[in-house]
Amino acid sequence: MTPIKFSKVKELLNKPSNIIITSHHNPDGDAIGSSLAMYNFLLQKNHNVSVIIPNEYPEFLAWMPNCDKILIYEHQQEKALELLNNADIIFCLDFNSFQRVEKFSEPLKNSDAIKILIDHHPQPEEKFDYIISTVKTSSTSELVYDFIVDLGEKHLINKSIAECIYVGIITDTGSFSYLCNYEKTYFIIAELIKLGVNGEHVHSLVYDTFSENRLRLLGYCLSEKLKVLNEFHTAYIYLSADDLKKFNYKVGDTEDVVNHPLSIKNINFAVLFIERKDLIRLSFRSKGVFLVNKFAKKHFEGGGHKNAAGGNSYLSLEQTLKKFEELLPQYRKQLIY
Ligand SMILES: [Mn+2]
Repeated sequence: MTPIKFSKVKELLNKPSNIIITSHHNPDGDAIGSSLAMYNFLLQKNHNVSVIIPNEYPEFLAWMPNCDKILIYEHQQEKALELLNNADIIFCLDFNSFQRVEKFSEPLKNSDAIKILIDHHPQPEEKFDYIISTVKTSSTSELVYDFIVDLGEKHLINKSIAECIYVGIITDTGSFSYLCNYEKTYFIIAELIKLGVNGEHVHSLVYDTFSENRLRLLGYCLSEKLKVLNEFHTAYIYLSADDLKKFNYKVGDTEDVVNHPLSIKNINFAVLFIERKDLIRLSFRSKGVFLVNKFAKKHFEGGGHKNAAGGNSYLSLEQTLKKFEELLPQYRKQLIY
């Protein structure tokens, strides 16, 4: 964003306004972390602020400061639309296109409020009024930290905000295993620890909250539902609706499952296929140069980051797996490194 535009945003935030913060469908640690960091900041600036997300957040984030204030569009549509009607400003965090908020996208698009995007996905849509976007960062939460600092309000970053930002950074980098080669990220982490964040405690709140079912589901994925295609340096895991039922699936239970195949030596491309109500949801991960966002966009109506993306298939699970395997030979050269 140009300095002139930034000063306009700063001016906008100087007078108390009705502000909505929203983030993407199936919100993750960065979506909720960046949203609540912004929420806890704007409250201190005397704005009337609400966070509206399209659907439920995973249980392991429920401890986060003011998480209980979040409105879930799927369940509280009327209230959300009323707030949207009265909104002056909408912060759109951690997504790059309106489509990513799914059922909330039409009302969001049609709102007259000023829309400010803060995000780290490539190629944001140009439909937002103000855009802060770079892929050279760990997370949107890190960008929210920068945003508050750039507003000259660093002194308002308290322990609650610091915890939210910390969660966004650790979850979007897989606890510092990808998207983490920026020295600035570590300076920010140091600042967050200085503000009182207990890194060990937060880590345990986020990661050591598996139900027995979730851990057993992971074990089942790895022992029964993992297919390794050494020839293409690719491995995938596939789960049917019955599999999910068997382990009493709860939102968030398959989070991170897709990353496990990448821990096999020489595997560069990992995919998780999950059979949902009326579609197959795909998650893609890669190491190195293979661009999963391009792959997702070209073949599965998806998109995302270069090493982490998602997509959909409207074929059956079996047909989707077949389609996927048939695509691999044309990528052989790109996958072997
Ligand atoms: Mn993110």
